[in-house]
Amino acid sequence: MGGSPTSSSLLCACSLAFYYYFSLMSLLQIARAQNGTTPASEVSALNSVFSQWRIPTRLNPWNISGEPCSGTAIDNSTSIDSTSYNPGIKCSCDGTVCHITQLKVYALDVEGGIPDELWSLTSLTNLNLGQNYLTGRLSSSIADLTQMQYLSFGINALSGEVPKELGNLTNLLSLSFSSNDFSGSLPSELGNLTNLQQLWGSDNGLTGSIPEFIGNWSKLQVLRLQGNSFEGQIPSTFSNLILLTDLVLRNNNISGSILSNIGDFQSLALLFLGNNNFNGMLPALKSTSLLNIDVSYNEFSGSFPSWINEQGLELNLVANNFTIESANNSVLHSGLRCLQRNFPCSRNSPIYSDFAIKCGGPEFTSSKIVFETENETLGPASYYVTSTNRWAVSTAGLFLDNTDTPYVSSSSRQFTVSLGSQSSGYETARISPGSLRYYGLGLQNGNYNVTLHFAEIALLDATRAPGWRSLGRRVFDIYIQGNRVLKDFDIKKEAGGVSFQPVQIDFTAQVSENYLEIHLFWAGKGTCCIPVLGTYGPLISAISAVPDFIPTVSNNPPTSKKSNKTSLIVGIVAPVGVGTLNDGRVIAVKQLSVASHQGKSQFVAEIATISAVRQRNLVKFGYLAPEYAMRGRLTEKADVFGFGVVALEIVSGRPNSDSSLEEEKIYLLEWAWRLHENDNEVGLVDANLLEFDEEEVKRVIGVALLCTQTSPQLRPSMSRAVAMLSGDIEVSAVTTRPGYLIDWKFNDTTSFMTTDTPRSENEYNQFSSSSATMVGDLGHSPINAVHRVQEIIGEGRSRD
Ligand SMILES: *[C@@H]1O[C@H](CO)[C@@H](O)[C@H](O)[C@H]1NC(C)=O
Ligand SMILES: *[C@@H]1O[C@H](CO)[C@@H](O)[C@H](O)[C@H]1NC(C)=O
Ligand SMILES: *[C@@H]1O[C@H](CO)[C@@H](O)[C@H](O)[C@H]1NC(C)=O
Ligand SMILES: *[C@@H]1O[C@H](CO)[C@@H](O)[C@H](O)[C@H]1NC(C)=O
Ligand SMILES: *[C@@H]1O[C@H](CO)[C@@H](O)[C@H](O)[C@H]1NC(C)=O
Ligand SMILES: *[C@@H]1O[C@H](CO)[C@@H](O)[C@H](O)[C@H]1NC(C)=O
Ligand SMILES: *[C@@H]1O[C@H](CO)[C@@H](O)[C@H](O)[C@H]1NC(C)=O
Ligand SMILES: CC(=O)N[C@H]1CO[C@H](CO)[C@@H](O)[C@@H]1O
Repeated sequence: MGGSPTSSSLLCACSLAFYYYFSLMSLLQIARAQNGTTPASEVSALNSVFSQWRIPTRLNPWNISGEPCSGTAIDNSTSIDSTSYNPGIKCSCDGTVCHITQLKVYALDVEGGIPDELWSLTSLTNLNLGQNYLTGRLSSSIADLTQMQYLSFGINALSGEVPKELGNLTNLLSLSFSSNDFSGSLPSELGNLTNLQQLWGSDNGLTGSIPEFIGNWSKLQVLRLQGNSFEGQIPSTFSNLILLTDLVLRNNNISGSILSNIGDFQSLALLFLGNNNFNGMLPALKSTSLLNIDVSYNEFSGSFPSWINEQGLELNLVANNFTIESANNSVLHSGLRCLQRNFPCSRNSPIYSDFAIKCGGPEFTSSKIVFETENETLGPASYYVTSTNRWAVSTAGLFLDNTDTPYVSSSSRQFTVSLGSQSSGYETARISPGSLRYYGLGLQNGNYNVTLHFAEIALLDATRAPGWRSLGRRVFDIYIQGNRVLKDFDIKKEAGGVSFQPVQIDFTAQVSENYLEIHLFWAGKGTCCIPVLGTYGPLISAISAVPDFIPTVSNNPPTSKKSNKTSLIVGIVAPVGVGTLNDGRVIAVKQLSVASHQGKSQFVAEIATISAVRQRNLVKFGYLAPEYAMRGRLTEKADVFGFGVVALEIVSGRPNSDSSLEEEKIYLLEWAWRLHENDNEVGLVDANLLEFDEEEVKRVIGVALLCTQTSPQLRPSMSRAVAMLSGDIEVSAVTTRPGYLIDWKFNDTTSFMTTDTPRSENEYNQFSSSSATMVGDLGHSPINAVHRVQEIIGEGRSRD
């Protein structure tokens, strides 16, 4: 046995540790004085509620037989939002009398109705009953809780109408009842809630129109009503809501046009209107803070406003009726033409009879099927159409809990079972926190055999992670051609409860209008945060569709007119003297040369691979985006930064920092910026390079400078960078210098510091092991806590 501890001796040590821990805790509790006495009526109401909910008394962190307002309940160092304090109460005492002011019973799987005694706790200002299985109606006695500021019933099974008595709670700042079964329209009494800052009412069965009185909520910042059945137009009073930051109305049946003054909403950051019947043109103006926009699946029309080309924009425009002028000539939008209502590309003149996609990963071949690379940088609202117009992908949805979650998942694990017969394609997968759609385009009409390949690679199973970490459930729905073919699909369950086990599902789909749509949709079910925040929503590894008939079309893409351009760019970089480069650059140049022989999407993939390699293996200062170097915040935009640096290195034939050079040249980015300012980009070009096109060089340097901006938001997306490189769209003017770590570190903690909240590693380790479905929390103010609790709710129910 050697000297290593056996599992049973470990167990022993653990129990001892627990024993001492709890002994210490009870000593502390006894030592803590109480600050007053709670009225007997409140004590008995509290205890009665808990006993009716059958919450084991051992979970009660207060003295159930004596004074509840003692210990943690009056200890200012523990907030009601603390994960480890659940269930929890907080009291307010004046020295003689205490009242229960805050109550949390969160994610404890409590079943049944809400006991009437609860409504006698009239001093409550904060009540969080989120994520249980509460049933029945909300009592009109809720009117008695007039002190209430933060009220959450999110993720339960409450039903009936939203009680008009909620309108009596005029101190409310935050109200949440998302993911319940409320029906009917919002009662007009809610118009009295003039202090309201947040309303979360997504994923219910609410009907009627968005009420006019909503204009009374002039302090409203967050309005989320997605996944209901609201209809009618947005009322004009809405224009009062100029403090809105998040407006999410996805998946309703709302019609009419967007408010014309939406450009006045200076704080608006998130506008999600997808899956409704909105029409008219997109607004001419929008605030600069508005960077996440989903208007997919509506009836919008007309030409695009000029802000559409703004940098850092997440924008999903698919399935509308926009006029896409050829004059605009952008790769981003030329493909969009194929994704408008009626899917007009190759309509009635099909060219393809199959397609196969490696979702979220690089191309590979299996059983003679070439699964094409789908390695785009997709985000909260984005789409991508292949240059061959053979297939496309579209996403809508935000990982709001964890904005760093990439829209791909990958695992270093080697799969023994392969996708098809050869190498495995399961190491990577595309994920989405909401709607993920794949389209086959230009298809000959007829029946197709569609195969969807899945393997759970983010959730763990019991053999790999005993305890709560194995309890994650990923649940989503699958629609093909608009019909739901699988509800509550759970990859791991389908694989017999194991992760890393491929699951293949076959369908027959009828193509009658030359396109095929596969829609994976998260309806808010399953767990959100196990083993880490943001682990939910559709995940898919690969898709193939083959005809169930003898095709009569060529199945080849039309010859491309654009491929030369990309080669040209690569052409100037490929000849750079390899001998003078360090190892990393040899890889880069080799891959670029290889890419020059292939199509554009290969080029994108290669560039992405190179920058990813940079991030993971060549972790050196110089390639790292400032936000990553300083705070370990790895985003797609950090990749873009790395790409920018590599591009400059390739053009200049030198590393990003070289202390043997003159002082002004030591740091490549600094030098490039100086040359750019002096309109002398050509001065950067590697002296070994005899022949080059000056315009191309300027273009590459311009793109590189954009990619290396300090603020991630100012950096273009990878697809945009490639479009600029290939000359499909103009290179935007670079007006601010790039971010180089040297001076950034000391005196330039600008832009991005203000746009995202720093998060520590530990935040992700704060899940308590006592409850599997618990959401980590950061001890935020209550309003943020409610926010976080509810943000995990995605699309709400689908209307498809
Ligand atoms: C609980 O309250 C009872 C009655 O006030 C008291 O006798 C008992 O010591 C208390 N227990 C703790 C753990 O504080
Ligand atoms: C209880 O009393 C302590 C010391 O007097 C005070 O710091 C604390 O704020 C009080 N707590 C409450 C909830 O009143
Ligand atoms: C609730 O507000 C209404 C007016 O909107 C009032 O008539 C009613 O008495 C209030 N109920 C309670 C319990 O305060
Ligand atoms: C709320 O809005 C309605 C309709 O817009 C208006 O008639 C009413 O006076 C407003 N109520 C308050 C309390 O502002
Ligand atoms: C949506 O609203 C339109 C009117 O704008 C109506 O014709 C249609 O039936 C509604 N659809 C659903 C599913 O309620
Ligand atoms: C799209 O707009 C055009 C006119 O701009 C109109 O003729 C056509 O019917 C519209 N298509 C749909 C599907 O609404
Ligand atoms: C593209 O695929 C490669 C795997 O070959 C992966 O390493 C890389 O991170 C992917 N790029 C993006 C942008 O996801
Ligand atoms: C975004 C953009 O540049 N849109 C332009 C597309 O072309 C039309 C007509 O040429 C212009 O009116 C748009 O402004």
